[in-house]
Amino acid sequence: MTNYEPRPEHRFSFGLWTVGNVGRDPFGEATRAAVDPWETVRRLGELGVYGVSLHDNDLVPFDCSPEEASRRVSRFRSALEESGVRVTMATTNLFTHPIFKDGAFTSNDSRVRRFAIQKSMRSIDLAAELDAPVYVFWGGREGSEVGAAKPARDALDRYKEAIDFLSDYVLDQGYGMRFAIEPKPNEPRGDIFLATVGHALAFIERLEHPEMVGVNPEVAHETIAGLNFCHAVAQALWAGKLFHIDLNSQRIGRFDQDLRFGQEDLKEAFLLVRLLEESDYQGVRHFDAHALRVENAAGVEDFARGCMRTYLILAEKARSFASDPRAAEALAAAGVPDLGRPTVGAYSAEAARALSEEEFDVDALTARGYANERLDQLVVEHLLGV
Ligand code: GLT
Ligand code: MN
Ligand code: MN
Repeated sequence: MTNYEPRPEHRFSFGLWTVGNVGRDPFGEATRAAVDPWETVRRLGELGVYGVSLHDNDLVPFDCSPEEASRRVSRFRSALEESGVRVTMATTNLFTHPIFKDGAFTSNDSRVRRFAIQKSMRSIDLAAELDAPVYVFWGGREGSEVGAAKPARDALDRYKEAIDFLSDYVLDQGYGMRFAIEPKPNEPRGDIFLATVGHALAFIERLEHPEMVGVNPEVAHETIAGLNFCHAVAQALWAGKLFHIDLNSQRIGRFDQDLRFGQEDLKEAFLLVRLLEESDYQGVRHFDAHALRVENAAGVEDFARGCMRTYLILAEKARSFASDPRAAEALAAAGVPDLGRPTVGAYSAEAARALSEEEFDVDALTARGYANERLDQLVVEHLLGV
């Protein structure tokens, strides 16, 4: 590959709310004009994008009449057909409307909780109508600022109850979609439940239909928590739970920046692309990011192209790294192939006896180096094109 032009087979996708972001922040008004969803889809198609994702209210505003809603949905469907873009993920907005100020599935008012589940059922119907294969749950308002007001074990019971109910709803309707939980540690709430990929994976195992539910890790969210995103994605893959991914970029210690993919920490971005490309992950490469507030419409296009171009460049870097004999040698010196081999295998009395009799040269094993400096420098130089 030489031109890095995105094509549908690269399976890139963007949320309506990402390329449609108008640059509003907690301190300032919009800096860009809103774009209609059908117009966004048309532009994404021109850019070579495979899929689009949406919240219910990105397409059908909260107070929309049923007639207006069906007009908007059919206009959106026509744009999908004309552009060849498909809906690859849908989700419910359970965070913008002030009714959700105390939470949605975990609000302290059961009427709000019931309303949130009803809203999700309707949004799931829309997702099914649009053939979305993945349905995301990002619980931005499911959390607290005042610990005494929100007993976490009760909140987790209510969270589970909602996901279980909606899982059965999907099965009952005969929809084929799978769920993906998107963790985040904070913002907009002081502390959000299911804060990290690890929390979400543990939660999923307690559900009634764990096979239907996976995770949607986001670069920015694990980074806000100060965690290693590649480890999070690797553990999700290891558990067979990487159902979707939100690619963007973020600096530690900042607000949720949702920066262009690859804007910060290129080496981590490289390791992430390498991990995805060398895995059996078949899902979309979804960008949940937005253009900087200083940009106009032309800058939004630069942003979208930049996300995809950087991904494609890093994917090529991953391929050339994999076929570079110096990399193979450096990986071997670091013991990487050895980690891929079993240590003791399955237990047997015979294996235990053999192990108990084995002699180790402790001094020699202590003295060996693991050549990590050499390997990391090689990665850096590979990325710098030296
Ligand atoms: C919101 C959030 C994202 C989530 C979206 C899905 S909404 O923009 O910041 O990380 O993926 O609900
Ligand atoms: Mn996200
Ligand atoms: Mn984010």
